[in-house]
Amino acid sequence: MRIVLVCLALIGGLALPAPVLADSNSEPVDAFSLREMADFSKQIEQELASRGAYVAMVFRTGRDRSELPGDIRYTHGAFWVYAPVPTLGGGTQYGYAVYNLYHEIDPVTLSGLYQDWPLDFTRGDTVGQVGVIIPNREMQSRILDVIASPYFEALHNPDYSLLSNPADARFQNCTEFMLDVVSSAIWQTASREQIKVNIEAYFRPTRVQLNVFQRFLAPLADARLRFDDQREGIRTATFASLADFMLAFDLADEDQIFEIDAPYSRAEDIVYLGGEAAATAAD
Ligand SMILES: [Ca+2]
Repeated sequence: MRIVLVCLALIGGLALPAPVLADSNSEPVDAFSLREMADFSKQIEQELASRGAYVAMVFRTGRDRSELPGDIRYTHGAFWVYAPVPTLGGGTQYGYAVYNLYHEIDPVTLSGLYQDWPLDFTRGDTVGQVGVIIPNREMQSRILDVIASPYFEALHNPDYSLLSNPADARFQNCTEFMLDVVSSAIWQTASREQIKVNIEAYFRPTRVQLNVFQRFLAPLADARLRFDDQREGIRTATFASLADFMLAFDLADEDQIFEIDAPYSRAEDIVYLGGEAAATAAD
Protein backbone atom coordinates (compact mmCIF):
# COMPACT_ATOMS: atom_id res chain seq x y z
CA MET A 1 0.00 0.00 0.00
CA ARG A 2 1.17 3.35 -0.32
CA ILE A 3 3.43 1.96 2.16
CA VAL A 4 6.19 2.28 -0.19
CA LEU A 5 5.36 5.37 -2.15
CA VAL A 6 6.74 8.12 -0.03
CA CYS A 7 9.62 6.14 1.14
CA LEU A 8 10.75 5.67 -2.35
CA ALA A 9 11.28 9.32 -2.90
CA LEU A 10 13.35 9.37 0.22
CA ILE A 11 15.26 6.29 -0.58
CA GLY A 12 15.93 7.09 -4.18
CA GLY A 13 17.02 10.69 -4.00
CA LEU A 14 16.95 11.25 -0.33
CA ALA A 15 18.20 14.73 -0.83
CA LEU A 16 14.98 16.45 0.13
CA PRO A 17 11.94 15.65 2.18
CA ALA A 18 9.31 14.50 -0.29
CA PRO A 19 5.94 16.17 -0.37
CA VAL A 20 3.33 13.92 1.15
CA LEU A 21 1.10 12.81 -1.70
CA ALA A 22 -1.19 9.94 -2.35
CA ASP A 23 0.33 7.29 -0.31
CA SER A 24 -1.78 5.40 2.11
CA ASN A 25 -4.05 8.28 2.84
CA SER A 26 -7.43 9.24 1.46
CA GLU A 27 -6.35 12.43 -0.31
CA PRO A 28 -7.01 12.23 -4.06
CA VAL A 29 -4.13 12.83 -6.44
CA ASP A 30 -6.29 13.30 -9.52
CA ALA A 31 -3.50 12.61 -11.99
CA PHE A 32 -6.08 11.98 -14.72
CA SER A 33 -9.48 13.45 -15.58
CA LEU A 34 -12.42 12.55 -13.36
CA ARG A 35 -14.07 10.83 -16.32
CA GLU A 36 -10.98 8.72 -16.99
CA MET A 37 -10.64 7.72 -13.34
CA ALA A 38 -14.34 6.89 -13.09
CA ASP A 39 -14.10 4.75 -16.24
CA PHE A 40 -11.04 2.97 -14.87
CA SER A 41 -12.78 2.24 -11.57
CA LYS A 42 -15.67 0.72 -13.54
CA GLN A 43 -13.23 -1.26 -15.67
CA ILE A 44 -11.70 -2.76 -12.53
CA GLU A 45 -15.13 -3.55 -11.09
CA GLN A 46 -16.19 -5.24 -14.32
CA GLU A 47 -13.02 -7.33 -14.45
CA LEU A 48 -13.47 -8.45 -10.84
CA ALA A 49 -17.17 -9.20 -11.35
CA SER A 50 -16.50 -11.12 -14.58
CA ARG A 51 -14.16 -13.36 -12.59
CA GLY A 52 -16.82 -13.88 -9.94
CA ALA A 53 -14.81 -12.17 -7.18
CA TYR A 54 -16.66 -11.40 -3.97
CA VAL A 55 -13.43 -10.30 -2.32
CA ALA A 56 -10.31 -9.04 -4.09
CA MET A 57 -7.09 -7.44 -2.90
CA VAL A 58 -6.34 -4.44 -5.13
CA PHE A 59 -3.21 -2.24 -5.18
CA ARG A 60 -2.40 1.13 -6.70
CA THR A 61 0.54 3.49 -6.71
CA GLY A 62 0.19 7.14 -5.80
CA ARG A 63 3.74 7.85 -6.87
CA ASP A 64 5.66 7.41 -10.06
CA ARG A 65 7.49 4.12 -9.89
CA SER A 66 10.81 5.78 -10.58
CA GLU A 67 10.46 7.21 -7.07
CA LEU A 68 9.91 3.81 -5.49
CA PRO A 69 12.73 1.65 -4.16
CA GLY A 70 13.70 -1.55 -5.84
CA ASP A 71 10.93 -3.49 -7.49
CA ILE A 72 8.15 -2.02 -5.38
CA ARG A 73 5.23 -1.25 -7.68
CA TYR A 74 2.38 -0.12 -5.44
CA THR A 75 1.97 2.14 -2.45
CA HIS A 76 -1.56 1.31 -1.34
CA GLY A 77 -3.70 -1.79 -1.17
CA ALA A 78 -7.23 -2.48 0.03
CA PHE A 79 -9.96 -5.11 0.05
CA TRP A 80 -12.67 -4.71 -2.59
CA VAL A 81 -15.87 -6.41 -1.45
CA TYR A 82 -18.88 -7.09 -3.69
CA ALA A 83 -21.92 -5.80 -1.86
CA PRO A 84 -25.23 -4.00 -2.27
CA VAL A 85 -24.45 -0.34 -2.88
CA PRO A 86 -26.97 2.48 -2.34
CA THR A 87 -27.99 4.43 -5.43
CA LEU A 88 -29.01 8.07 -5.69
CA GLY A 89 -32.62 7.09 -6.26
CA GLY A 90 -32.80 5.41 -2.87
CA GLY A 91 -32.45 1.89 -4.22
CA THR A 92 -29.53 -0.50 -4.22
CA GLN A 93 -27.42 -2.16 -6.84
CA TYR A 94 -24.47 -4.48 -6.55
CA GLY A 95 -20.98 -3.07 -6.76
CA TYR A 96 -17.71 -3.03 -4.85
CA ALA A 97 -17.10 -1.28 -1.54
CA VAL A 98 -13.44 -0.68 -0.62
CA TYR A 99 -12.04 -1.34 2.86
CA ASN A 100 -8.83 0.59 3.53
CA LEU A 101 -6.30 1.32 6.19
CA TYR A 102 -5.28 4.94 5.63
CA HIS A 103 -2.76 6.90 7.61
CA GLU A 104 -4.14 10.16 8.93
CA ILE A 105 -3.03 13.51 7.57
CA ASP A 106 -2.22 14.81 11.04
CA PRO A 107 -0.56 13.06 12.67
CA VAL A 108 0.78 10.91 9.84
CA THR A 109 1.99 8.31 12.31
CA LEU A 110 -1.56 7.19 13.10
CA SER A 111 -3.95 5.26 10.87
CA GLY A 112 -7.64 4.46 10.73
CA LEU A 113 -9.89 2.01 8.91
CA TYR A 114 -12.06 3.63 6.26
CA GLN A 115 -14.60 2.30 3.82
CA ASP A 116 -14.93 4.16 0.55
CA TRP A 117 -15.49 3.39 -3.13
CA PRO A 118 -13.65 2.35 -6.31
CA LEU A 119 -13.50 5.92 -7.60
CA ASP A 120 -11.75 7.03 -4.40
CA PHE A 121 -9.23 4.30 -5.12
CA THR A 122 -8.48 5.30 -8.71
CA ARG A 123 -8.30 8.98 -7.73
CA GLY A 124 -5.17 8.06 -5.78
CA ASP A 125 -3.53 6.30 -8.75
CA THR A 126 -0.82 8.09 -10.72
CA VAL A 127 0.08 5.36 -13.21
CA GLY A 128 -3.14 3.95 -14.65
CA GLN A 129 -2.53 0.41 -13.45
CA VAL A 130 -3.62 -1.70 -10.50
CA GLY A 131 -2.40 -5.02 -9.16
CA VAL A 132 -5.00 -7.62 -8.18
CA ILE A 133 -5.04 -10.78 -6.10
CA ILE A 134 -8.30 -12.72 -6.12
CA PRO A 135 -8.13 -15.32 -3.35
CA ASN A 136 -9.63 -18.73 -3.99
CA ARG A 137 -13.27 -19.36 -3.04
CA GLU A 138 -12.53 -20.73 0.41
CA MET A 139 -10.21 -17.82 1.26
CA GLN A 140 -12.67 -15.24 -0.09
CA SER A 141 -15.30 -16.65 2.21
CA ARG A 142 -12.96 -16.67 5.19
CA ILE A 143 -11.72 -13.12 4.52
CA LEU A 144 -15.30 -11.94 4.19
CA ASP A 145 -16.07 -13.48 7.57
CA VAL A 146 -13.16 -11.59 9.13
CA ILE A 147 -14.17 -8.28 7.53
CA ALA A 148 -17.72 -8.73 8.82
CA SER A 149 -16.61 -9.63 12.34
CA PRO A 150 -15.13 -7.72 15.30
CA TYR A 151 -11.79 -9.33 14.31
CA PHE A 152 -11.42 -6.76 11.54
CA GLU A 153 -11.05 -3.84 13.93
CA ALA A 154 -9.19 -5.94 16.49
CA LEU A 155 -6.50 -6.62 13.87
CA HIS A 156 -5.89 -2.90 13.32
CA ASN A 157 -2.92 -1.24 15.00
CA PRO A 158 -3.17 2.56 14.62
CA ASP A 159 0.60 3.02 15.03
CA TYR A 160 1.62 3.60 11.43
CA SER A 161 4.96 3.09 9.73
CA LEU A 162 5.46 3.35 5.98
CA LEU A 163 7.93 0.46 5.91
CA SER A 164 6.51 -1.55 8.77
CA ASN A 165 8.03 -4.96 9.47
CA PRO A 166 5.17 -7.44 8.92
CA ALA A 167 6.54 -9.88 11.51
CA ASP A 168 6.61 -7.26 14.28
CA ALA A 169 3.42 -6.04 16.00
CA ARG A 170 4.65 -2.53 16.90
CA PHE A 171 3.64 -0.77 13.68
CA GLN A 172 1.32 -1.53 10.78
CA ASN A 173 0.69 -0.17 7.31
CA CYS A 174 -2.02 -0.91 4.76
CA THR A 175 -0.37 -3.95 3.19
CA GLU A 176 0.55 -5.45 6.54
CA PHE A 177 -3.04 -4.97 7.67
CA MET A 178 -4.19 -6.95 4.62
CA LEU A 179 -1.66 -9.66 5.46
CA ASP A 180 -2.93 -9.70 9.05
CA VAL A 181 -6.52 -10.11 7.85
CA VAL A 182 -5.49 -12.93 5.50
CA SER A 183 -3.53 -14.53 8.36
CA SER A 184 -6.53 -14.25 10.66
CA ALA A 185 -8.60 -15.95 7.98
CA ILE A 186 -6.05 -18.75 7.61
CA TRP A 187 -5.36 -19.47 11.25
CA GLN A 188 -8.75 -18.42 12.61
CA THR A 189 -7.42 -16.13 15.29
CA ALA A 190 -7.57 -12.43 16.15
CA SER A 191 -4.44 -12.65 18.28
CA ARG A 192 -1.91 -10.31 16.68
CA GLU A 193 0.83 -11.93 18.75
CA GLN A 194 0.05 -15.34 17.29
CA ILE A 195 -0.32 -13.89 13.81
CA LYS A 196 3.11 -12.22 14.02
CA VAL A 197 4.70 -15.51 15.08
CA ASN A 198 3.10 -17.25 12.11
CA ILE A 199 4.09 -14.46 9.68
CA GLU A 200 7.69 -14.70 10.91
CA ALA A 201 7.59 -18.41 10.17
CA TYR A 202 5.70 -18.52 6.88
CA PHE A 203 5.77 -15.13 5.12
CA ARG A 204 8.75 -13.99 3.04
CA PRO A 205 8.77 -10.17 3.14
CA THR A 206 10.20 -7.84 0.54
CA ARG A 207 13.65 -6.53 1.42
CA VAL A 208 14.27 -2.81 0.99
CA GLN A 209 17.85 -1.64 0.81
CA LEU A 210 18.78 1.54 2.67
CA ASN A 211 22.31 2.56 3.48
CA VAL A 212 23.25 3.76 6.94
CA PHE A 213 23.07 7.38 5.90
CA GLN A 214 19.57 6.98 4.47
CA ARG A 215 18.40 5.00 7.44
CA PHE A 216 19.50 7.79 9.73
CA LEU A 217 18.12 10.67 7.68
CA ALA A 218 14.89 9.27 6.29
CA PRO A 219 12.95 9.38 9.59
CA LEU A 220 13.90 13.03 9.99
CA ALA A 221 12.45 13.82 6.58
CA ASP A 222 9.31 11.73 6.94
CA ALA A 223 7.75 10.90 10.31
CA ARG A 224 6.10 7.84 8.79
CA LEU A 225 9.47 6.14 8.44
CA ARG A 226 10.17 4.45 11.75
CA PHE A 227 12.71 1.69 12.00
CA ASP A 228 12.47 0.58 15.64
CA ASP A 229 10.77 -2.60 14.44
CA GLN A 230 13.46 -3.50 11.91
CA ARG A 231 16.49 -5.57 12.75
CA GLU A 232 18.84 -6.64 9.96
CA GLY A 233 17.83 -4.79 6.83
CA ILE A 234 14.35 -3.51 6.18
CA ARG A 235 11.53 -5.93 5.55
CA THR A 236 8.03 -5.03 4.54
CA ALA A 237 4.92 -6.48 2.93
CA THR A 238 4.14 -5.63 -0.71
CA PHE A 239 1.82 -6.70 -3.50
CA ALA A 240 4.51 -9.06 -4.80
CA SER A 241 5.32 -10.66 -1.46
CA LEU A 242 1.61 -11.08 -0.68
CA ALA A 243 1.08 -12.59 -4.14
CA ASP A 244 3.96 -15.02 -3.56
CA PHE A 245 2.53 -15.95 -0.16
CA MET A 246 -0.95 -16.57 -1.57
CA LEU A 247 0.51 -18.73 -4.34
CA ALA A 248 2.87 -20.66 -2.10
CA PHE A 249 0.08 -21.75 0.23
CA ASP A 250 -2.54 -22.35 -2.48
CA LEU A 251 -4.67 -19.44 -1.27
CA ALA A 252 -4.97 -18.05 -4.82
CA ASP A 253 -4.45 -19.42 -8.31
CA GLU A 254 -1.74 -17.97 -10.53
CA ASP A 255 -4.23 -16.76 -13.15
CA GLN A 256 -6.05 -14.81 -10.43
CA ILE A 257 -3.01 -12.63 -9.74
CA PHE A 258 -2.72 -10.01 -12.44
CA GLU A 259 -2.60 -6.33 -13.30
CA ILE A 260 -5.23 -4.17 -15.01
CA ASP A 261 -4.21 -1.28 -17.23
CA ALA A 262 -6.35 1.79 -17.87
CA PRO A 263 -6.57 2.87 -21.53
CA TYR A 264 -4.36 5.82 -20.54
CA SER A 265 -1.90 3.69 -18.56
CA ARG A 266 1.64 4.99 -18.22
CA ALA A 267 2.82 1.71 -16.78
CA GLU A 268 5.87 0.11 -18.24
CA ASP A 269 5.28 -3.31 -19.68
CA ILE A 270 7.17 -5.56 -17.29
CA VAL A 271 6.38 -8.73 -15.46
CA TYR A 272 5.85 -7.96 -11.79
CA LEU A 273 6.33 -11.39 -10.33
CA GLY A 274 9.85 -12.63 -10.01
CA GLY A 275 11.81 -9.50 -9.16
CA GLU A 276 10.90 -9.10 -5.54
CA ALA A 277 10.29 -12.78 -5.22
CA ALA A 278 13.73 -13.58 -6.53
CA ALA A 279 15.34 -10.99 -4.29
CA THR A 280 13.45 -12.34 -1.31
CA ALA A 281 14.35 -15.90 -2.12
CA ALA A 282 18.01 -14.99 -2.29
CA ASP A 283 18.36 -14.09 1.37
CA1 LIG B 1 4.47 -4.42 11.80
